[in-house]
Amino acid sequence: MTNDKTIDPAVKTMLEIAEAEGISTAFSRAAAMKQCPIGSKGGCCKNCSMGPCRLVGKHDRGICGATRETVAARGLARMIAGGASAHSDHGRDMALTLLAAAEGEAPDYTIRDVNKLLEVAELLDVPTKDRETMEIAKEVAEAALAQIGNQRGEILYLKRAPKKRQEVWRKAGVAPRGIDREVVEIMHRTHVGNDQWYDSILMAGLRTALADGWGGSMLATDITDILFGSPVPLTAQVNMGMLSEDEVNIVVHGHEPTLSEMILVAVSDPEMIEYAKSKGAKGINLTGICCTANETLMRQGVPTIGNFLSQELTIVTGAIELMIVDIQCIMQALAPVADQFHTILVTTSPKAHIEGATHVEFDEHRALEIAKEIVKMGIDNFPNRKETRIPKEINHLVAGFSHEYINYALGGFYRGSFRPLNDAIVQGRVRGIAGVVGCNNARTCHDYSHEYITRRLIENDVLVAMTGCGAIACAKYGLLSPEAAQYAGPGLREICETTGIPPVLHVGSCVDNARILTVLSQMATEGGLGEDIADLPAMGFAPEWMSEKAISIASYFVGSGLYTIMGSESPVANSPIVDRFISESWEERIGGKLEFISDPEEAVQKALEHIDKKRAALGLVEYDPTRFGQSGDRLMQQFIEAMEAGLPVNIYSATVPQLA
Ligand code: MSK
Repeated sequence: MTNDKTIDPAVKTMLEIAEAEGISTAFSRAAAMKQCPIGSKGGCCKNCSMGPCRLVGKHDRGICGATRETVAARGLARMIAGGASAHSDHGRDMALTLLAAAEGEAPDYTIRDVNKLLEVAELLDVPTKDRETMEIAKEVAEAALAQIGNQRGEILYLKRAPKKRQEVWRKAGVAPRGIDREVVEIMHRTHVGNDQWYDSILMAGLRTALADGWGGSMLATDITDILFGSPVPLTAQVNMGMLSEDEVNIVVHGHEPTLSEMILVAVSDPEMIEYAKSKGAKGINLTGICCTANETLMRQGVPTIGNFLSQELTIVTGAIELMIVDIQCIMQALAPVADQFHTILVTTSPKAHIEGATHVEFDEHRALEIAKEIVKMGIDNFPNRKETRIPKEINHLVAGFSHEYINYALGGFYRGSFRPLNDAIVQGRVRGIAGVVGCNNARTCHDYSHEYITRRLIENDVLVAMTGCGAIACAKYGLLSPEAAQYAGPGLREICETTGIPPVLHVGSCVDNARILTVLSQMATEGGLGEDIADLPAMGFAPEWMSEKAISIASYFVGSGLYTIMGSESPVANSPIVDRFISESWEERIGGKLEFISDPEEAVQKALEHIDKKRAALGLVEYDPTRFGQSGDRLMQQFIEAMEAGLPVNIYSATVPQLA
């Protein structure tokens, strides 16, 4: 019964328990409620009270006269605006935290990456010479906030893109002027009786998505690195087996690291640990879900117990004393599930209340004090724990590949550069690269498409960068560990063995897709692979997307010049003209295109075709998997044999333990 709902054995076990106990989950609700066949294809307009108008059958126009094209385009543009607003408002909050820290009003935060601060200062035209760090930080925060509210000209971060890309944006009229401005303009543009030409609506949608990718999201990522440190690779564990039978289990869930970083400090406090022991626990176990998890995973190695669709099921284990949520991707259904167990659900953001949850409002001015208050609530709840049923599944991964680290890993400390990666692509060792990102979706088998597409890409020598729930998905199946090199094609396998990187790189949370843009920009400017992101043999994927943020991300990938494939049915399928426009016309004008393909193998085939087409356009050698990797094959085989023999194996070491 549950076999077709997920490929994760832990989720499968918990689903069976939930079904047996009559606990409602996203899986059971999706099975019980059919998707609206009109709204899901962009055929429904509810932008005024004369509707909702359903443009199906003989109805080609709404009451105001809006066509199928206008309705579908407006719907897509509003999804982009919703996603861009979420990322960018997150970016605003990070900038406000940086400002409070710089002004001495948030004493629990400091500047952990001064080099990143200086890099961002330069991008934002903030002078740095002979100035104190906090003085620079204050002006960087103010400049970031000014970018979010910028009204005229262009946002400054566009400078990070290759020159040719900037020219494409200016020519197409999609260079974003300000972040808030683009989002508000989409809401205005799509109001009844305003912009009624799908072409201009969709180009404005693209501009808004670019304001997210090269604006709000990029600022959010950079400021997070400044405050909490730029990630470097670390080993960590994933899946529900990381819940503890005998410690207080506290789970962070959502997207902002401001509170979760403080929770980590609080749970590490010896006084708190002693307090937990006084309540009969052996200690405190902190784990995470979704992108707050990705943030604490890649900086601190905090284990991740699941992605979007696992959130309710983690509570069904009966082992969670307290779940803290902040913003985005938090199911309202957590409250009724928590009610059936001893779990306390704590909301913390003034922007994300849930009826039935306990609200402890977070305030960065007294961050650690609030974090300790919340952790204490969890400890006090430990004696209320009853029967637990924690699945055993655990897998290992290496997380934390910032673009700075990729540069270093491939180029070395003294000559950090993307040159070796570009060379590997030129020679055909690496066929191309792909960003595989996004959510889970209860309408498709949980984790299936993420795992399938990623595995098939690395088999075909495509280096993959992952974020968000997709990264968590593939980590659960071992694809984010260096040992996964054994699944890669011979050329990619050789690179992984030489550098110690996994064939699938964890680059962060969903707001960190901006890191992928930065990597691609640096590859395009490094030389040898054209002059623009659109020239690269590169792809974007969001195989199991569900959120508006995913639509915004996919659209800014497209706006940056990438062919991007999303899973499931097109949300504009009700208008074949709009469906064609976001593929063919966007490609003509901007170099990237957006397509919705639900069959993962078809998506892989189209991606490989595209990568090979880009290789040919660059005049690179034809990809041939037999050309490289013989030595790598042998080395990996020796590692595998040593592991199978139970010898301790360090994949980063060039020395293979000797079999007797
Ligand atoms: S949490 S937006 S379900 S990736 Fe970033 Fe996961 Fe998608 Fe939310």
